[in-house]
Amino acid sequence: MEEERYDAEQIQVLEGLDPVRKRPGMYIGSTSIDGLHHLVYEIVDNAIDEALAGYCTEITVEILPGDIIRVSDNGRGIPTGIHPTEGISAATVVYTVLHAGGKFGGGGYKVSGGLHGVGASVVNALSEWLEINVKDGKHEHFQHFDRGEYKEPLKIIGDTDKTGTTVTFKADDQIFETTHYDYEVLLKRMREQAFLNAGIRITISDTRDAAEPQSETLHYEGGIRQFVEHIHRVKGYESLGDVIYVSGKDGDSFAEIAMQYNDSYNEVILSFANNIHTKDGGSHENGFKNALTKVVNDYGKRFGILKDNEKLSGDDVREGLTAIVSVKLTECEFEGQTKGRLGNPQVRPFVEKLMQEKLMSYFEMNPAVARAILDKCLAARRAREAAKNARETARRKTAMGSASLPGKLADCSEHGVEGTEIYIVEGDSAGGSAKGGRDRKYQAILPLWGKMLNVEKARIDLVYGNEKLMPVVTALGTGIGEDFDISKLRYEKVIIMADADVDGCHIRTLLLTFFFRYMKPLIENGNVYIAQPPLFKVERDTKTKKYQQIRYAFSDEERDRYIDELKEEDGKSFKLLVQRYKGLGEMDSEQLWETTMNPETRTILRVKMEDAVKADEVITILMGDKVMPRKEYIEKYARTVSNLDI
Ligand code: 1YM
Repeated sequence: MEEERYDAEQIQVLEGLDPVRKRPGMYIGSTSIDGLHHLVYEIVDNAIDEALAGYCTEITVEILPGDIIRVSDNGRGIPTGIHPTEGISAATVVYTVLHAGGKFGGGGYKVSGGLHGVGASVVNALSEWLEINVKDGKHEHFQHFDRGEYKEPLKIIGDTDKTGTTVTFKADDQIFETTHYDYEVLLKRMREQAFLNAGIRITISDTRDAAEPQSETLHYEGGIRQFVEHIHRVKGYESLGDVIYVSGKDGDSFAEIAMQYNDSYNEVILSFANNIHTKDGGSHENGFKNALTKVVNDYGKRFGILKDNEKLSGDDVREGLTAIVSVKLTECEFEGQTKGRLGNPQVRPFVEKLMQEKLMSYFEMNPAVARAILDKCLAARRAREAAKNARETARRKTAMGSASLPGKLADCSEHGVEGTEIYIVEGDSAGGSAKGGRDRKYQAILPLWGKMLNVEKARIDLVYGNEKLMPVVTALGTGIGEDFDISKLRYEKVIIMADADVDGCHIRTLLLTFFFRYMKPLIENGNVYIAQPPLFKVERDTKTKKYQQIRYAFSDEERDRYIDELKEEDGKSFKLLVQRYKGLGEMDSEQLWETTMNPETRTILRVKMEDAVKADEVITILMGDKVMPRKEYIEKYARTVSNLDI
């Protein structure tokens, strides 16, 4: 295929671009910011395909002022010759005609060349304007489109000895809810693509803010091996042993796996098919998991590390493991509601066999590593058994009624669940104010005390014994982990109330991590909220009843606005008292009720979890022992997982 040039007849002509503008969601998933980012991925995918075909080494992605995107590559350039049936340039066809198989998320890896660029016309249809610039080693060609339509054909605008394609576009604000790109999101995706396609150099830049331009070059000769190392670095995990790498072919199919153990208890397996993340796994991931469990058990038996009746489970062998599974296939079948799972049944035995053979021979050649892995898996197994015992003890207690409500819980008088709330409050003094200020009919208060467990680093057996968390578990009534039962929830809203400072943020995060890990449905179901205590009190210093006024501010701007509003009335200028609340404890019961607990006047944030994977990642970073990544994320975190709900 080296010298094989594009054959214009291969393009299957289907239809014009009207359907795309009529039903954009069908082609890019949605018209939200995700759909907007999708435009960039579609164009970049074409450049990556060119790299996979062996003709392109460099890709640049620029976010220009005005949220204009420019993607360039140094490949062969999209073919410019005249299409035999359409009578126009092939490049124009690629950008104006919907192609066969141009379904959303279809994936375009063609091991043996052929049709790609199916997303290009979709991007063109959804752009206010788009320009293509193709260099073919002789000439530079150019064409301009408005909302997918052109007045002039592809034209030669100069001579060149270079080759490559540049596409510049502005997303259509008639289509998208927002046309403002998130640099971090694009950066993450480009980094992922650079890991998945070893050797490609992707440079991404953002020059929208002239004062603060950003740019990063992503280039990983080690490919997915470096992906694993990157994950460990970001999460602050200590690696155990080297990255184990396995790859192989079966006809046109290619599979590669990189894996490494670490000092955490978490399992991180990211799988991809044709560079598309399969968040629900599928045949490739199953093949990998089966093989790993089998090889570790077989090796353990063979060398007497496992006794005859001992067997390690999949969970045992994946505790503290990070793995990337990437397959490239001529045709991917994506299944499930969100198309997040790879179907292709033949991929499972392929990956399974490949992994079994190569991992077993790796173990045979590195017996010390194999031994360390088996020891780790055995430790995981023991912990799992301890957890099971702890759980059974907890179950027995509940069954016998001895798990009564925690002593510090000030329960509400209402017996039903509807309309009831539990405030989880850090510290006894704030707990006292909250108890004094609440509406006891439907508001319960649970003050927390004792040392918090870092659930990120602990297994479930420790949670059962933790003096700080168990009162939360019994007060909520749902149980945790496998035992969790939302129908047993004793309150409608679970409200975390903590100070607005760093310590408050810490306790909030710890509790959220705990809910995320052990009571996930509680978050999914929208039962968890965060109380918003004010930061400032602005008050007129006057004895005159008529002019007495108090305002509570939740930000510096709000404080300044209230200062402005209150300083004068009827031509009188007042002296203002501005108090900064350092903690909830500084407010008396009445103030706490007024500002933070009264449903009529308070603001509470509902904790959402649209993307559990993302939340888990952020939480891991926040909870891990490395301080730096935590600092970097702490700001973002509050904004991404919470949504305003007044
Ligand atoms: C910035 C985006 O689209 N690069 C690109 C696209 C193509 C080729 C090279 C290409 C492909 C082939 C032959 C082939 C495309 N070609 C087509 C089609 N970068 C970007 N670089 N020659 C050049 O697949 O055989 C679609 S995309 F269909 F015309 F071949």
